[in-house]
Amino acid sequence: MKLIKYLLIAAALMPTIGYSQTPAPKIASLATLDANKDSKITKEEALKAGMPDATFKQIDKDNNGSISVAEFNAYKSQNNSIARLDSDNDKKISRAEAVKAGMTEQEFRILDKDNSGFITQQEWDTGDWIIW
Ligand SMILES: [Ca+2]
Ligand SMILES: [Ca+2]
Ligand SMILES: [Ca+2]
Repeated sequence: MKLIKYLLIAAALMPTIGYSQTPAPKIASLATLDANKDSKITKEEALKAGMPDATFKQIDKDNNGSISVAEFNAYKSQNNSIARLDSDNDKKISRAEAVKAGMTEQEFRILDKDNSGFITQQEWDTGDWIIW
């Protein structure tokens, strides 16, 4: 019984520890990242949008110094869970949670298709946003 209690306490503490070590998630849309609309994201465009160098390198799989739409989509499909943005764990992104991660009010309204005041995972998947 004591061991179980200890494990429960450890499990309860873990999210707090994880949160303090993980930087706050940031999000950006393809439209924002590709400022000059040439269907590639250069390093300069990425840095301007606030993307860290390490994230850029991770997405730029062929290491040619720019992120293609295919590379963007590959990263998106592997990192599409809204869980990191969902700080109150209600399985949806509130306006406050979205804005905190870098979304504007107007962008929020576009993704919130049913106008519920929340972005669900399904709605998130329809957009061209990535999380890092
Ligand atoms: Ca561009
Ligand atoms: Ca590339
Ligand atoms: Ca939430």
